[in-house]
Amino acid sequence: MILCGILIAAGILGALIPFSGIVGLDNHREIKGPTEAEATTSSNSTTTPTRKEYTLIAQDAELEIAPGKVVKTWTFNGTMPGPPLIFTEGDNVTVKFINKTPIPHTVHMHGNHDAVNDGVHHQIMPNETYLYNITAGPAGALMYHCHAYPTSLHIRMGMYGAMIVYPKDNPLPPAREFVMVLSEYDDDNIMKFETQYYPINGYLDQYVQNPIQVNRDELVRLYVINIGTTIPYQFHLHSTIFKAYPSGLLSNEPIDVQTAPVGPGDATLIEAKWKYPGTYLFHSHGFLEERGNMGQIVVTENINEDTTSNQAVPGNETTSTSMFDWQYELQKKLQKSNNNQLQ
Ligand SMILES: [Cu+2]
Repeated sequence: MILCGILIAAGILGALIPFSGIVGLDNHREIKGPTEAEATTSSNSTTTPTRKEYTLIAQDAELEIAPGKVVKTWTFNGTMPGPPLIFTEGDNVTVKFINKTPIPHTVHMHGNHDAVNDGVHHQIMPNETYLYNITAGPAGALMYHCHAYPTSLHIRMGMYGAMIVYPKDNPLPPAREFVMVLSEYDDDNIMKFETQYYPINGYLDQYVQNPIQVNRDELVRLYVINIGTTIPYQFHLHSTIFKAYPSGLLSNEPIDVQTAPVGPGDATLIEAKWKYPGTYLFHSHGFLEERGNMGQIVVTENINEDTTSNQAVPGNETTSTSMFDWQYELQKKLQKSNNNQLQ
């Protein structure tokens, strides 16, 4: 009932918001905004920005968020969170957004962007397509999410994802890299302040059953994003004091912490090492840890990169080992496991 009222209000609000350039009777058209990257590249620049293109499709989905617990979601590309977007600072990024749902949505990306590509005032109507063009940056842990109204509802329903931007100059020291998106969900009252569930990467306690694995004394980098709508979370790693870049930005000086605060709509970028082999916990400190915001880290002497439980693209002495694909594949498998059983 509450959701229904909110949806009606959102529909009316969406219809009232002006969105320039969207006219006509055709229900599928492309609108290209100014090219932000071209505008910010100086004419005497000797390097052309790398072009990166992603397609994000707004689509409703029923996803499993815990064993046997299937909930209704609004998603980017059928998962909650949507796919992680990976860029290097200065990339000329085009995000093709297709709305395949019955209500308006947008893509709002954190960072330095102009108004046309801000993903706020242009509501993308059902069956419409929009091309966002941005210059990736600044370097660090950023995020994207829907900003249709009421925004907290669209976020709670699942329309968000990580946006990771690597520095163009001064490459980061090699590390094993993971992304952790912290969110909220409640299937009794989606707009309740204190929710029933606080998943990491969209599935309750998924890294308890499928621990992340790292080597002893290996540098581990965590891009931790709080897409919650209420309280700051306190992200905590057991058995190590670690470095955290405030707001997830590499332009900030990292500080030593035992727990890293991360507010709603903010991030923290963590670099950690474990001195002793063993199995440890990571979680947001407080009651969230009893509501799905819990994981395990297995610290070993030598990870077998070929094991199916921990697939990665191994780095070398100068590059990092990305675990993003492994994490996203695991998330997709878990979230769709119930759907698969029904087929
Ligand atoms: Cu939305």
